[in-house]
Amino acid sequence: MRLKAIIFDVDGTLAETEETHRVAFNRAFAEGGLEWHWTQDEYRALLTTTGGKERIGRYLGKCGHDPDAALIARLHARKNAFYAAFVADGAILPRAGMIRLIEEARHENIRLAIATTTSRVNVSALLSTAFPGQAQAFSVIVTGEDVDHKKPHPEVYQRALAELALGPAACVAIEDSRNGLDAALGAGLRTIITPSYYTEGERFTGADIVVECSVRSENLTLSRIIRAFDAH
Ligand code: XBP
Ligand code: MG
Repeated sequence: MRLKAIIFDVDGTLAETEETHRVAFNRAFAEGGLEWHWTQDEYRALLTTTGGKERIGRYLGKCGHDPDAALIARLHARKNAFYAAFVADGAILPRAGMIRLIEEARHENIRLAIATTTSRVNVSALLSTAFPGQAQAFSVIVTGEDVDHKKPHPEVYQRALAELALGPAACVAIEDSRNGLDAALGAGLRTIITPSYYTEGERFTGADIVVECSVRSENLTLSRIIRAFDAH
């Protein structure tokens, strides 16, 4: 079978977004008069919980507070507003090789989709500023707001496959994290891992390729992806 579609994760895969999310979370906490500050080490640990709201909820629990849904929703909305402003200011660039990979796939008529945990507003902000020439190429975009269960549950990938009207055997997923890998594998997808700043060091057993180093995402060529696809 020929490869028909590539399904991309966003955070950590298309771009190194998590550091900008972290700074935006801290801005929202400060603006709300809260003395919370997530260091990089703390954020790395919290990232095993996917979804910004869920992450704040986990932190509240860790600090011995009740999960206050209204407070979580307010902080999360402000975090996303700060994040969008940073992205609009050009804070985030595509990861090396991603634009080339998207262009190679378009040239070969391979369809492009997104399966992400992040909010739709964050995807739109990133695509319009960091991928302006490629944004329209993603015919299917499924976000954390479209599913009942976030990664590592496979629902986001299952929905992307349903919207593509393709089975998993015709597609590959590109991910940067263990949670993302589990979600893609759970949907029956061959999966390529390009570890990111916050996920390097995670164990990626089950992946079809692990691109060795976060700065080497430029090694993720379409021909390499097709080789892994054909070898499976
Ligand atoms: C990414 C996430 C997201 C972002 C923030 O996971 O977990 O929560 O950190 O986005 P993945 P929101 O890359 O596996 O999709 O705050 O909008 O949830
Ligand atoms: Mg990711």
